[in-house]
Amino acid sequence: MDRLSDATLHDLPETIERPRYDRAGLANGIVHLGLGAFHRAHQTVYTERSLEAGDARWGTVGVSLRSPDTRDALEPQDGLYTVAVRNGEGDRFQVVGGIRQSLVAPENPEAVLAALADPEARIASLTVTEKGYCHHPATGELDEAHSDIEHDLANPGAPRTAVGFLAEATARRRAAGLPALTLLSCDNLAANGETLARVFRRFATLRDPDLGAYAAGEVACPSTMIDRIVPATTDADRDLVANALGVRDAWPVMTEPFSQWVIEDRFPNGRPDWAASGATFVADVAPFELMKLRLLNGSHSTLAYLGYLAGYETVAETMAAPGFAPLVEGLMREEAGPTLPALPGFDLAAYQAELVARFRNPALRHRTWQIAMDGSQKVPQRLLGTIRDRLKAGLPFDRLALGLAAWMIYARGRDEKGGAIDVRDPLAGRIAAATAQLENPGDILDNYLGFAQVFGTDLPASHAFRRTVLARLHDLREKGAARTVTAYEAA
Ligand code: CS2
Repeated sequence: MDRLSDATLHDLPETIERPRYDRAGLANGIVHLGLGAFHRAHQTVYTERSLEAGDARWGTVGVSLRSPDTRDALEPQDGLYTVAVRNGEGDRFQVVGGIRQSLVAPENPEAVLAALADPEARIASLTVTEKGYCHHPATGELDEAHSDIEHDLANPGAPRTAVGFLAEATARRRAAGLPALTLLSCDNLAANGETLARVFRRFATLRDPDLGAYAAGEVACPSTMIDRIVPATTDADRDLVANALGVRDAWPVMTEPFSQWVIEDRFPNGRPDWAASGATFVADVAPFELMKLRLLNGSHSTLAYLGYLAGYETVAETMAAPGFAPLVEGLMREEAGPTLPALPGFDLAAYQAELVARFRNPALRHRTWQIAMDGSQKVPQRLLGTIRDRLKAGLPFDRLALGLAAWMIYARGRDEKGGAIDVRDPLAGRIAAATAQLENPGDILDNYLGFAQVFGTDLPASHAFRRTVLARLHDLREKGAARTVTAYEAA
């Protein structure tokens, strides 16, 4: 079977959406760091509409900060790939053409810097995951002792980290008299624009206080709330897409019909007309971000750890098992929902019901193991902020504590049958060293609470916090995840 490419684009069945604009005429207005499936199923799809409408300023240069896999898949396809939108009732396929070039930073950091410093570039966007910000999750400050940050401060012309690239590009643009890039974080972090601004400015200041002052004064970092569920692509997915297209796509992305993007409108250098594709521009993104992180992502992580421990492979399977759907419904309605600031005119109950339906989507095989990754980076903004608010108000948070306790059991690296768990987390080694040999829930908890970068110093000092999490750890150790969750449904 032929490969998807510019040459085979015209042979696709008529039902397949595809780029109908002049791809060769696109300028590289967006440089995106973190060329993963999430970006390819979300922001590029929004940008595609502007390209169709004839605004050729917004081609994308995609940058992988680590591995060459995506570039190796996309290059023989002239950057084309398929977005497959799936629910239980049918699939829709769109070939996206906005990515004109893919770069692999470790192979050639200079090429990435050249793309960022190019006069055509206006926006540098990021999906580098939580750990890509090299910050302390509990405080949001740059981790100045991070080995990659130390490396990038010592080698500014050949960086490894996102902030290292952005700082060097900013210095070069400034020296060349070009306007600063707008830096657009699209990651699941509370106040993602502010977080990016904080670590970027701190890094720039450590390089050169004058660059730090310029970064603080001239570089806009709008916040965004970005939402679409995009599970990792499997070989079965590749076959499904090949069947529909009649050509092979080495790396299609699989996603759901739902998509949302709420953006703070601060783009001094212009931006694509993302509103035409359904994005919402607002003055303050924070309430939307908080809602999404606490409801969607808080539930997702809770389902992932408990579901994995109970032996379920996917979120949809977990949702179908006894007790799990009521557990996350209760978590959202009774514990997380009431901590959220009011959004006038927004139907929170309908949003929560829609989340439950999205988690149940049978066509998305979203693995619990995938969501379980990087828990030390995710748990602070998904569960701990909500728990802090509940504690302050003197209100119960048993379900949130159960999700947290499940992470603590999971990240030790042993499942309920004694089998090894492949824990992917920047703190995996240190967490295992501190907790894997312990059997007593009190000891396990004490050792976790020593990780100040996750828990801060306030939570370990709270008796109510300790007591509640300890009770859930006892439940999980005694009854296992499946029975503990069923007990909630009965309650
Ligand atoms: C998930 C998110 O993997 C995870 O941690 O919770 O990627 C989630 O699917 C997205 O935030 C949905 O927008």
